[in-house]
Amino acid sequence: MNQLFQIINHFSITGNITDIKPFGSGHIHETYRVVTETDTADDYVLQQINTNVFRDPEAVMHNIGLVTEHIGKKLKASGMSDAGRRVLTPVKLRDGQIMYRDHANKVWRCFVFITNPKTYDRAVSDEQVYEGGKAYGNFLWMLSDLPASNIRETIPGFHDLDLRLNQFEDACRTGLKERITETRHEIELLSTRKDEMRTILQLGKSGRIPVRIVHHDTKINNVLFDINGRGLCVIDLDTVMPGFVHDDFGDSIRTFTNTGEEDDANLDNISMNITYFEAFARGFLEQAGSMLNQVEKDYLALSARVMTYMQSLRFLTDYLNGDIYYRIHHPNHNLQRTRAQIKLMKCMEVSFDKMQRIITSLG
Ligand code: GN1
Ligand code: MG
Repeated sequence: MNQLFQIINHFSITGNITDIKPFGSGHIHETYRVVTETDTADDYVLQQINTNVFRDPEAVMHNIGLVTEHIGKKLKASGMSDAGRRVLTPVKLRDGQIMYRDHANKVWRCFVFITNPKTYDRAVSDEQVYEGGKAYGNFLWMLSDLPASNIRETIPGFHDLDLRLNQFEDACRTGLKERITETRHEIELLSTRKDEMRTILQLGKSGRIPVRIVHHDTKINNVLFDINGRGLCVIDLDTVMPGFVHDDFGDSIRTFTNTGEEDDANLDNISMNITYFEAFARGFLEQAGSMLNQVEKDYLALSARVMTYMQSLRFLTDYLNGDIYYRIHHPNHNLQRTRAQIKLMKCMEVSFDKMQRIITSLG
């Protein structure tokens, strides 16, 4: 704890700190909430960046600095009174940087804590899902005039399905033997879907869908809602990188429409809520629809299946490799996550025609 107090003091914060405590449900970084004494001083979020995952933290913070400034300027220009609550604000060090490297070479950053946010790990109403769709659609819209060449690739090939398939196939050869045997069924199931799931990747390679700056981690819990349930702020900007609209739309559907948890141990809890699909797509397209070409729209429904497939692959790959990437809370956690995601993917396959019709009807 003492160490955390020392770290936070390198940042230009105001207010007396009363507590620093673990915070959030991310799988990657160490995150703390820094509590200050009075209501008038801001609280903060302090994070130790996982440099095994983000090998170039300077690039991550370069992107975050650029993106938050770009969005912040636009919000202010549009006269938003609460602009500071609608975009993350990185806190500067005394020397103006937004990242601190300590003596042990650990890398830290700090954001102003947005007060009274509501976050959800599971959707609660059509209205809330619609608001989430608007928030992520608006995020893409806001970044649509920021040249993609200004943004660095913080994890090369992050959503490149061929790379994920290669990593999966390597793990199937060199991973833990007993786990490979244990997951024969899941390995087979994922392997047989490979070709269809590569469709969006191929559209990208042939230039039929444009590269855009996208978020790449559009989980339901990466949107903050205000007390009235309106979408307030998109957070977790580490993976904002050049990609495709499908990365964001698909990954959103994966968490916004799941009636169970991402890692639900009871597969009966998991299904796809098609009403939520409609609500999310409506909000998303209201904000971002005008910038998308027809091919991008035609493959939105498929992107939900592709992103759920990719997530299944990634969880299973990590399980086979002995849990070296995602933080786990029990020994079978990555297997449980894999099974939950596969169940969701199958539900999406059943609802696929309906999803397609909804997207078409939204125009
Ligand atoms: C990780 O940062 P966090 O925990 O929200 C992962 C995402 C996965 C997600 C699955 C850098 O996100 O890609 O979709 O877990 N982030 C990274 O819950 O790998
Ligand atoms: Mg993330």
